[in-house]
Amino acid sequence: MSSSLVSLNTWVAEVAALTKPDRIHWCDGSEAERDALVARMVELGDLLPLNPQTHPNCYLHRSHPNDVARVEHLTFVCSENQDDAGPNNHWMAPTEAHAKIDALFTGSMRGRTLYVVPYCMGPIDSPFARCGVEITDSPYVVVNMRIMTRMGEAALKRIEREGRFVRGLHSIGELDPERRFIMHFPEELMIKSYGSGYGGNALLGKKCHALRIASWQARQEGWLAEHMLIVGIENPQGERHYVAAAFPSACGKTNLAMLIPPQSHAGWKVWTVGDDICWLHPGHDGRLWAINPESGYFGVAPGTSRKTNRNAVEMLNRDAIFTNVAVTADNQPWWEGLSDAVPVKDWQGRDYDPKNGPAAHPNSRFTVSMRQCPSFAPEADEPAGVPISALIFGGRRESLVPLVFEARDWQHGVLVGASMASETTAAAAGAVGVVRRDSMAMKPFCGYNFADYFTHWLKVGDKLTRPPRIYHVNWFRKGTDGKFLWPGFSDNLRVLQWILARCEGKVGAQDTPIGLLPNASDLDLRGLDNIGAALDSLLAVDEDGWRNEFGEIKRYLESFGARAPGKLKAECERVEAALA
Ligand code: OXD
Ligand code: MN
Repeated sequence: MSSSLVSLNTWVAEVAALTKPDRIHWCDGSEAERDALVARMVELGDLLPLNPQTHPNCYLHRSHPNDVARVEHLTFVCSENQDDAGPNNHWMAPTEAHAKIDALFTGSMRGRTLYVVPYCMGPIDSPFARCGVEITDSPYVVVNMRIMTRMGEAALKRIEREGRFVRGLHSIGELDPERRFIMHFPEELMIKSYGSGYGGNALLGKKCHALRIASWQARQEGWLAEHMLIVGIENPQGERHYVAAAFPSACGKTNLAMLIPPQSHAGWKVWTVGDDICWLHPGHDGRLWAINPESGYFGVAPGTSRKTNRNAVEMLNRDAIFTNVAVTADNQPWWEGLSDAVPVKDWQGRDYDPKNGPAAHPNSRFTVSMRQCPSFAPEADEPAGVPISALIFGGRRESLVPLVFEARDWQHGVLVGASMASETTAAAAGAVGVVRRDSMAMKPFCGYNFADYFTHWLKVGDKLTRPPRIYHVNWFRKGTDGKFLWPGFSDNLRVLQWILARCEGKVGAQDTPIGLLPNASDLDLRGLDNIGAALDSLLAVDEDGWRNEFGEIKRYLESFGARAPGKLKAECERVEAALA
């Protein structure tokens, strides 16, 4: 046996001694294993089969009502040195954190099966992929991990070969919010998560490994682990460009990743490489190359419809797991916005009564293999990844921020990403609709001090001789009547089209203090009626408003103290001076 398997076996034995499971099951990732787990969960009522005619092999899981989202206040980065975690993270000293959470794990798997889940984040033969092993007592986690990662035999073989892997220990515990922690130990490449079965807290390959731990590793190794979708955009001449885009949770990444061009754009096609996480590596050719470490989508259901995301609706009609959605009388999954059908049971399994709030939980989710998406890009399996032409940052901002602007250069682009702000959503527990700074959409996910992260972004830029251009977009601007000014969804292609035309040097731009904005005549608005008046607001730069915004951005950067890169502060002063 290789030394890495010895160390894996030793760890499994140590965890078993602590958690006292009745059985240990090593997952091979096979269909037979999945079918057996599903059958057992159906027997126990943890999965409910949905209508086999309309949704073959689809199941509904109803979570505990107090366990429906990520819990940022209970999520910790436990680096040796508190400053390494930074003001952007909750921190606990590693010894204290281990002691606290191990006390919860003590005996927590009695009467349960301990599953050992080897997985690989990224194409199994990619040099950029990284492996992990999750130990969990939740079969729901196992079947979701099988969709979201390359899980089983092949991953175990790679672990045996490579030796290094991220260790993730998870137990649903009692699903008691008072006994719930999501702890990260970056120096030990370790995650411990207790008391929640919710995706972002429990599918440890996703946020915990592929973002928090991976961002730490990426800094040491010279790459970037980002909260970004990846798409290939093909023009009518058949040329394909790839872009990666960062938006905070529940701000439309999945919809943008699966965009269907508007009728006016015959011949255009969008290919989905990833919808949530992107690992970016400087290539030998001076470009930035991206892989999607995941192999499935854990998407927000409400609002998904044939109109907003037809590809998603089509990929969800078989082999999918739905969590906390409602059901119709004929047992089909249902959520607000999907159709005119009337739900009969809400997400908690109660007879639907509008007095109880929405039928589907606002953060109800689907889990589905990326291969089922009609716009799936086979390049998602490409070991080298795809070359990135543009990076896009986007927030949910009802005022001030224009539809799109381009950063002057990489340094300015890093400032644009660092100063991103967005209204909070139901993807995390807590208030919804409050504007907060969410640098690079990584506030909940960066496994180290944001000041060091900004410095690292600047250093990565220094390695690129052909860097992607950097943009900021805002699909969420509202008029005085409270209605959205931009139609969004399919029509966002028009903005991507301008971005690509800029990357190819085909169109000019208006130079403004905040960056380069489109000349209205360069936006392809064919087929968009009555957009004229809205466009004036969408492309306006309110200099007074931006002066205020930059006051806040400066205070935000100052909150990171001396560790914040001087270059970023200088860049901020440059923009402020232009606005003065
Ligand atoms: C997600 C999130 O689940 O960002 O992707 O919360
Ligand atoms: Mn996300």
